[in-house]
Amino acid sequence: MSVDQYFTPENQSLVKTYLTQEIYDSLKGVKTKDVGYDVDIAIQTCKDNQDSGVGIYAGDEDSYFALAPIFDPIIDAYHGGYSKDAKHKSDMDPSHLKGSEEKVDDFVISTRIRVGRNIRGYGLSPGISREQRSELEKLLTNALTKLTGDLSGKYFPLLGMSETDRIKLVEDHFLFKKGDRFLESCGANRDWPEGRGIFHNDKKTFLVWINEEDQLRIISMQSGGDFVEIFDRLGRGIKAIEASIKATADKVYMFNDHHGFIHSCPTNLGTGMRASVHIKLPKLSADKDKFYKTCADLKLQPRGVHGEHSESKGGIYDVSNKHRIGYTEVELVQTLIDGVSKLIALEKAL
Ligand code: ADP
Ligand code: DAR
Repeated sequence: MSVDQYFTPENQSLVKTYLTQEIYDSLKGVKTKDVGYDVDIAIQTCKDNQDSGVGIYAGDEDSYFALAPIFDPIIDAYHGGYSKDAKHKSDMDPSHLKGSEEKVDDFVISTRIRVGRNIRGYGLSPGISREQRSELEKLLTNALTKLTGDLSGKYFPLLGMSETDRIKLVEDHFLFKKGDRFLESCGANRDWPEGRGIFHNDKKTFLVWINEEDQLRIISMQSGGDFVEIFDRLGRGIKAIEASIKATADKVYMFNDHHGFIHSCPTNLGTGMRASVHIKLPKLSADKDKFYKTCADLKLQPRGVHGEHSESKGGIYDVSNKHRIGYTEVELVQTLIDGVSKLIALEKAL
């Protein structure tokens, strides 16, 4: 089968760039160990969505090994250079962060730092079975009940949540929407909304998404730009959840020293960390192409006010680090802090 048949001439995805006929043929008949995933299922999202930027998801932890010939070049290209023998590095120490030279609170409305995590022994969202997803929801929500102090909170399953409550949580930027067409194609939306939900503390500054694009999205967020406080809360939350799933279910996060923390999308490997600000840059963003180029030069990625594939509003953008692997968590947050300072200086100059 010719691999070219899957892509239109307009398709500019990393899959189209790196899935040569030779690699495609070498992967025919290869099935992954945990969920029996193969290259055709992995790139279904790209076949269905010719405007994909990346175009591939993993169905289980083994996908990154069994389908390495296509994942490796895509990981290297997306994360700005990450060779097959590179080692993941980590630094979650908030004291290593250097503050911004600018008064960020005049421009930064809110700051959110998130990581994804997945539990070894279960399929990833695109490949997990209905039974496993429900079992995982029970395991994770039980582990979350053990959290204490400012991490303690309550779990709200999507199944049975009133539409009014759901819409309010989404509009207030706390809850995820149903997976987009890219996630639909890779199977991450199967059985929606069963097994999905949100855990959060009273102040909604520490939140955990269950079984969205990844099995866990661990989030720390608040108004303003206190990066250190938000980063510190996130680090404590990641550790507390890891300890609780070990104590209550003898489970660990999917991790290896090359890919770092395993995620369903290769764009989230390594730290899985996206540190973002909602920032008001009406003048700088007036020329959208120039603004996007300025962000790219600062290793930042602009998104709309409701996240990926959404629109900005009144010159307010979600601006975050683009890369996730090959850098420590401190380096990624520092990239955002330094980039925000630069964007504010440019906005003020206008
Ligand atoms: P993710 O960050 O988990 O990849 P999205 O880009 O879809 O997912 O964003 C998820 C939600 O988080 C969206 O509602 C988005 O508005 C919200 N969000 C992201 N960054 C911020 C921020 N700095 N302040 C407030 N909400 C934010
Ligand atoms: N739209 C898909 C997703 C890429 C990264 N975003 C994620 N994982 N939510 C693409 O292939 O462009």
